[in-house]
Amino acid sequence: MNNFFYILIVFLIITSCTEDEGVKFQPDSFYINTEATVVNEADGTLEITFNTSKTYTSDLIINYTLTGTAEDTIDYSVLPTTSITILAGELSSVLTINLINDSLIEEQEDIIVTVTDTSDPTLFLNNSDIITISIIDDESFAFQNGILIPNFGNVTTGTVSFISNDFTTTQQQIYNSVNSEDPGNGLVSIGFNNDKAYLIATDDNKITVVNRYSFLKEATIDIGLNNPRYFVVSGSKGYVTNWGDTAITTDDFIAVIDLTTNTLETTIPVEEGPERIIALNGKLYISHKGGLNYNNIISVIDTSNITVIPTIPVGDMPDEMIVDDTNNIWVVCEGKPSASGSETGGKLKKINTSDDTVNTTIDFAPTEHPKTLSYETGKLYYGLAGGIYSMLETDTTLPTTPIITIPTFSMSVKNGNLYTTDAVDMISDGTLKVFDLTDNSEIQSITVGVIPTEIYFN
Ligand SMILES: [Ca+2]
Ligand SMILES: [Ca+2]
Ligand SMILES: [Ca+2]
Repeated sequence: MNNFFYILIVFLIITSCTEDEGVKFQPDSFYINTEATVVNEADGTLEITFNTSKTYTSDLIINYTLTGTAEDTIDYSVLPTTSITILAGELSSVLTINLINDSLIEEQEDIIVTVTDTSDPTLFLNNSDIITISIIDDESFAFQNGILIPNFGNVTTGTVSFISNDFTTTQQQIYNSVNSEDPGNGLVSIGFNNDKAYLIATDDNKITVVNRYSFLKEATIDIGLNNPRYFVVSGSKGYVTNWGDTAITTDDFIAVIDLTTNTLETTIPVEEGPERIIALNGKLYISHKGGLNYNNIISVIDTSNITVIPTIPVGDMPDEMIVDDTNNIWVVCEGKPSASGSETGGKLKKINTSDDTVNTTIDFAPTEHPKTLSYETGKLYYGLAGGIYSMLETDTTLPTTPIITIPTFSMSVKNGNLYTTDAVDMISDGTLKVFDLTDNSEIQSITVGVIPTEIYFN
């Protein structure tokens, strides 16, 4: 070979090496692969393919081991378990692993397939001959990507309904079915923190802590609560509004929960009837609807020193609050009902959270009692006397025509859809309805439990 060709060949080798780098320097003469290295146990089967780069004139026997935290016959089944053959003249062979879809809540588990040797002792084995497949447990995430509805119950236990985000799956009594017990009577609300959910059973003075995606029970908080209502987390602590004895006006309090031990850390005395609670900018805002009585204030607590800042007077029976896009708070005040003997109309109040004063008041007529409040992208939504109304946050007067005519017990707006529950006669199963706010048309009507109190997105 003369020098010219020698240089040309070296040049071609260098060029081809450069082009191949970052992909695969040299085609591997033997490797295993699979379509997905993360699978769900409900996926059915999983195929592992053993590949050679050239055919053999006799069968190639490949020996492997199956290790990892997943166990053969418990988490998967596979035959054969120790070797597979690439037939003479062929380039690959497929091992099918059957995933066992049990109903247990489990950790993520792994199957590690390792080729130990083959009938061709010259075949080079390396890292491409080991593969790890992770199996995700479907029960652990059964209630992710969906809607959670706590149902208060009536005489019977409270329950939780789950509806998948695509509305194709509905499951009732999810706490009961996962834990084979009831979450308690008077399931008024659910609080959330990271992967935990806190189910508040007001009639049983109990909070049940569950994993929010599996609903498996983790703890019970049942000491130190008295008519607990709503739960919020700020920092490492949970805060729960409590009415105390509904006949005593001076025993109402906020329970402070240590979230690592799930125990009562202390209590903060507040005025009567604390209801909704929001954590914002190191402060807690609490609407005092009044319990079974009537109140008309928002109290503010500085969480850095657990000090109650002077309260904010609003309208009668302040209930639901929302935080708007500029971090101010709107509260809907229902007004006193006629049964009180001193009926007052409802009010919408906007609280400027930089100085904790009311900077907007919008009055309803003296006999009008709005019940619910939601917010999305600059628009307020409220329920009033069998209708749902919408207004811009900059509007100074109330709308006169509802966008949707429907009784609403609870309401939430998310991503352009409006969700509302109807508690019907308070004894029968309630319904969840979903409306598309682009044209206010009903897109879903789904049966839920008895007295569906809230709508949460999980
Ligand atoms: Ca399963
Ligand atoms: Ca499982
Ligand atoms: Ca009380």
